[in-house]
Amino acid sequence: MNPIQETTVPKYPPLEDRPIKNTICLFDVDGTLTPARLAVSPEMLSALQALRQKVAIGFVGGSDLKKQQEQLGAVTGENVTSMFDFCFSENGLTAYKLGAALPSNSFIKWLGEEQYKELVRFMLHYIADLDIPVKRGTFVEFRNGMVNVSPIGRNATTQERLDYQKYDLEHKIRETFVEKLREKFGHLGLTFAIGGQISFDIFPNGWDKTYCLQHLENEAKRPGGIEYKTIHFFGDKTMEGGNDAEIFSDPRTVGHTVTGPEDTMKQLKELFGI
Ligand code: M1P
Repeated sequence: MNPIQETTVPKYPPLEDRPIKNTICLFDVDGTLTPARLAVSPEMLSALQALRQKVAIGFVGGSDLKKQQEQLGAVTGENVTSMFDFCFSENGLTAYKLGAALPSNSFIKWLGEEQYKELVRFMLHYIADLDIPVKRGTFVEFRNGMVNVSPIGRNATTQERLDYQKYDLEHKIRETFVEKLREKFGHLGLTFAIGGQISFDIFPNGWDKTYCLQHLENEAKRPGGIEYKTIHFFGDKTMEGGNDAEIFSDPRTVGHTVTGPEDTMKQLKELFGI
């Protein structure tokens, strides 16, 4: 029988009564709890249920909650905010504790309309003046936690993406663009990150996965709140430049590199005997 069905809606001790009370395990999602962009396995859910009997558990992912619900809620259809004690979507800009929302944040809240308008005005002028072989649509994508900017536009087809990526590498289109932006807007405390094929992301400095740690620190400040003295973090992209690198090497966490979900379960077994 599916081990998940046997234990539908398992009961967990309240956070203050967990056997290892001051410890929390935080997990990256893609490549750590699930195969990249795919659904969680029933085995992983069983392991997390067993772990949650002992310590607090949470996930921290760069995607939004909807995406994490699709991946982590795929087996049981359960609401992901009740499957973990802490849910940190978009690195913690959207956060839940025991199903209840914690204070949220957004790029526009942080930057303000006036500065954003100045930034977007400059970028759209810059893109308009760019002489590149192909331009499509959606040059600036406004997201909750960041702005994504693409000289070719996000409507590019797969082939157009591949062609652009090659062209960009040769002609340093994004690199030059980002240099200009750093010169002009560097004082705003923004990170300009070239990650994918056709675009780059702009977000406030420090809005990587370490952002979520402030929610745990706030827990300790609440009357009767728990101080998480040991914060285990498990992630697969912990190498320099990877999106788990900052939280992995943060002095507030104990970092664990995993090679995939199977390895995560293996390490949990070794560490917690589950
Ligand atoms: O995960 C890396 C990047 O993936 C996409 O980039 P692109 O469309 O350029 O391939 C975007 O989602 C981007 O935000 C992200 O950083």
